[in-house]
Amino acid sequence: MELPLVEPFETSFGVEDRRRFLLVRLEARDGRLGWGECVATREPLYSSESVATSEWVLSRYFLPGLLRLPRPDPAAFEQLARRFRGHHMARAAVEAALLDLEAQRRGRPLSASIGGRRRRVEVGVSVGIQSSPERLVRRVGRYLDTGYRRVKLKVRPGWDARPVAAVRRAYPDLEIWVDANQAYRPTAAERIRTWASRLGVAQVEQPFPERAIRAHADLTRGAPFRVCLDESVVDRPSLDDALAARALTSLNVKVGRVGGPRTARGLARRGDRAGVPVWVGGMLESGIGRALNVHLASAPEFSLPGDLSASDRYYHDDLLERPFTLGPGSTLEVPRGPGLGVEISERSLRRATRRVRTVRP
Ligand code: OSB
Ligand code: MG
Repeated sequence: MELPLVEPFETSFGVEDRRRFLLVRLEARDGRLGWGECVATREPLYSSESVATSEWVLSRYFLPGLLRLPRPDPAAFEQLARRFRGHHMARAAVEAALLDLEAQRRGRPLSASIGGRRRRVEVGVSVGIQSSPERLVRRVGRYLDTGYRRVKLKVRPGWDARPVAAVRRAYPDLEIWVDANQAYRPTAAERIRTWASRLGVAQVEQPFPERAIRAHADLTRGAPFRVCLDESVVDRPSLDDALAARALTSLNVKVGRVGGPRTARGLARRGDRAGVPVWVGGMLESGIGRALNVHLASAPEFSLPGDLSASDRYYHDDLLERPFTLGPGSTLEVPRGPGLGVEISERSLRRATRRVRTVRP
């Protein structure tokens, strides 16, 4: 698939102006369709996965394996997929499509399968690096006018204290989070602590490399802001170890990064039980991936606003007949229909499709 973003999204690892991604469409014998979005990006910049590695592992292992299962349900697929190392985003897309099918058969919304209860979920907006602090302030201002109540500013060395200070000056009471996507060396910890404290930043996400658990633990100690892990937590053991090391005071859960909605919920429960606030992260999903994220966020363990914005923050056309819109109190509505509960627009889908590959039993 290829979808042009409403505006380019710049992070410490690169700029994206059109998103390339895979969709998994499972066709059941009864004719029902289950959908899963694979959040791997064109280039392996956020993590080691990419569209090409996902396509390869899906067509070579995950999908043929799924088609050989006597009962192809989410639990059986999880068993099968666990044999293979990594490739979490590819695996998550299949599990998502299976959950969609299963929930449709039960005539229940997907949220019910993963313990969701809420009718609306609280959301914020993630704001990319801009060409100047003034432009950033204007961008944030427009999001606040739209109704978002917390912003997450992308930062990196050279784009941190100054732009964040400009936003703070313009909005003295705003809830500000920052996310560095691993861009700092551990030696930058004291400087980060200084500006983040002075500017009243509520949360600093993944400042250091994925494996730098001790650096995150050092920053966490005595910090007046939460330290959030994203890339460092990819499964249950990595979360358990990070918790034991006290390397986080907030947890970003992304379905793709951890290998599926079921694991995502398990990690959220684990974080919540350990007293760490948990929230649903985003990967600039189309409406299909975002619908799943919204169902996940309706589970009770998620206590901070997710990176799940309205459709028009990402795409002019996000593949749905009825786009997600921002509701009262900076919320999105959890779809109530069976499965994902969204109607996919055939026309938009056709327009965004670059290539189709079919795997048969
Ligand atoms: O680190 O949270 C991140 C987008 C792409 C890759 C990584 C991240 C992000 C975001 C966007 O912050 C969140 C969203 O989808 O709204
Ligand atoms: Mg992040």
